[in-house]
Amino acid sequence: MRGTIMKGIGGFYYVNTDRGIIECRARGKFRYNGLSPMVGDEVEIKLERDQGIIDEICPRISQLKRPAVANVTQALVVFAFNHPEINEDLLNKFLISCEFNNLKPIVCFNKLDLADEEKKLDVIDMIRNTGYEVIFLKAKEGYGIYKVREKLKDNITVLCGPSGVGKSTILNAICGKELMETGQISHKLNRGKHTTRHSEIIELENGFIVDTPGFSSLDIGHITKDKLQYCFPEFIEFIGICKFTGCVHHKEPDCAVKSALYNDKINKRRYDFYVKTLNEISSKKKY
Ligand SMILES: Nc1nc2c(ncn2[C@@H]2O[C@H](COP(=O)(O)OP(=O)(O)OP(=O)(O)O)[C@@H](O)[C@H]2O)c(=O)[nH]1
Ligand SMILES: [Mg+2]
Ligand SMILES: [Zn+2]
Repeated sequence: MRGTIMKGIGGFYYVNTDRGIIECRARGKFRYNGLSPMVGDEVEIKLERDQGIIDEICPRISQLKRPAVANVTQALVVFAFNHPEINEDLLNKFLISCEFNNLKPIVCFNKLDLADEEKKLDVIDMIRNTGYEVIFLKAKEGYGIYKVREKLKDNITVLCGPSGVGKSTILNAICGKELMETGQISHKLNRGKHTTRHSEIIELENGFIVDTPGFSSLDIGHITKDKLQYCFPEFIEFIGICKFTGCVHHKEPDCAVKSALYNDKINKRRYDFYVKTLNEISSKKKY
């Protein structure tokens, strides 16, 4: 039998098949292969004494490590204007991770009702310069949710972002039902309380959406120096014009990316984040 892993909890996988959801365990061989089933995986399963066993994992069209999901086609990268505050580096890391994994990101800024002063406009300008699509939401009131709904058709969309930004609230607003539990923000720490504990796929009329647990750090140290530049879509049109082949757009002369930066075609904060990441990769420092 074939099916899709809808969620995984404590070593059990819940596989959606023609015969409904079947609770499965994974065959031990996966452990030895270093391959483990992920939410979103297409799998072959067998029934052994009423227990479902995952036998094979079909090749993945995409794979994100954090959040751990397979076969998604796009990511809604969610941050909140406030409670918790936007972590700009983390936002950039999510975007880089999406590019590296060939996923289309859409940036959602939620809790527009809590947006106060102008300092956040810089972040919005920065994202606009990248060419990524931006959606503003007040998920609790349902404001802007129709724009997210429009993006879901024929896609498997993953919601990712820190804890407490409103990912589960967005999912519930899309479905019109309280399918996922939502949690309060810790006022002392101004961050979420990790309400969602496991990733879960929800089937919609026209696509699938995956809710995931929030997290506050992301390691992109596995991306090599020469590949990093391709994770910045706004650099691409300039990369081929640099004087030196193999230019990493840092200290080299006659660099088209740097010219674009000086001519305000590339956002300075994004470029600075690029250099910072480049240096971190060079010094092999993990973060
Ligand atoms: N003011 C305001 N609060 C919101 C909005 N959207 C969500 N919230 C609140 O933010 C809190 C956290 O929302 P969740 O949906 O649980 O956040 P999450 O991203 O799923 O968090 P984790 O599951 O911990 O990763 C809840 O108290 C929501 O009611 C909004 O647009 N405005
Ligand atoms: Mg949640
Ligand atoms: Zn260059």
